[in-house]
Amino acid sequence: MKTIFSPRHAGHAGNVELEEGGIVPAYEKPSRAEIIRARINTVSLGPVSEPEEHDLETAAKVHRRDYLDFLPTVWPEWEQSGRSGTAMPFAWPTRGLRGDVPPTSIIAKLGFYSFDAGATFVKGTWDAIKSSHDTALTAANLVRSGERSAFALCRPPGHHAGSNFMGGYCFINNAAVAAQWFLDGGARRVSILDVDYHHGNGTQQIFYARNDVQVLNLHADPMSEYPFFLGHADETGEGEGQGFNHNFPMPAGTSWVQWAAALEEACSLIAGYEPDVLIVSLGVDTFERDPIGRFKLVSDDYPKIGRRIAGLKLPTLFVMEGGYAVEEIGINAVGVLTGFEEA
Ligand code: SP5
Ligand code: ZN
Repeated sequence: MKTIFSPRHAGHAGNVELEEGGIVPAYEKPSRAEIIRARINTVSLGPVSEPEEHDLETAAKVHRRDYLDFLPTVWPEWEQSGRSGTAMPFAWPTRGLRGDVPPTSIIAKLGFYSFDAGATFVKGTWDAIKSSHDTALTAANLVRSGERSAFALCRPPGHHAGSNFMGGYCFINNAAVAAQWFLDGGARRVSILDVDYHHGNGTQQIFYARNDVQVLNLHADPMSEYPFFLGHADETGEGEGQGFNHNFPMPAGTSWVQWAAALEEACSLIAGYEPDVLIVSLGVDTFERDPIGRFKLVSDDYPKIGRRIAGLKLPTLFVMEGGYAVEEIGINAVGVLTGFEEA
């Protein structure tokens, strides 16, 4: 399997995040991608190359143009306003406030275009976001031109980013842009299977009223786990999208048997949808020792995920999302890919 990877992710570094009453170094850090990159070499998964530049026209079909225009302005405006450190919001237009009036000050705009304080900027962040987007589209191109599969080693991740908001370490929804890219290239239907620990609220929101992209999410129950406010089982789509969104919330402590049963159900829904392409939003924060997840998957489970997905016999694009147990992230993420290839 070929991998696309950009060294430009590394400029998105040194960010901090809010956690449990304090400010800590961000869990989403450059070593995550570097360790996965190294593991690809170790197991000889296949060649690794850098992405080609892509414009944002496909992204503009799944994100609002004003939101895409905002992202590259964040760090320059943050600096020009005399601020330093990590750019992050502290106020949001929730119920009873005006979510329809874009403010002018950068600190207010950060809140306007986000749902949490988890999508933070430093100097190299926009360049990393753009390289992650390019990585997804370059890898999608491999599949579009006939490869059975490809791995987009994206960083930063994307599945929490919606049409006009960021959050949860995510800015541009790489998997969603790739899905749109496949459709524009002639695919009739695309399925997105999201196996990250956290519900992919952004992906769900983007495609909620559409029937050309089926979205399936296996994740921690939002009643108690981030992102808290989306991801329940009764969210099945709306309008033309009714019946094309599927959520499988699972309790803390979930291990392979229960998780695999949900994967099985998701796979039969995918088979019934008969997509032309499958996109896997690949998070490995389901791992037993993940510092921010509470599932109990073990390293030996990840190749089994890949094998089951391979059984769908679909052209498949893997897009990297979360996973914060840095020591094992390479073994686990690449384990899914080798399991897929061995099947
Ligand atoms: C892409 C992705 O996986 N984003 C996840 C964003 C999660 N942000 C909130 C994490 C809160 C974790 N708190 C757990 C405390 C355990 N010490
Ligand atoms: Zn996650």
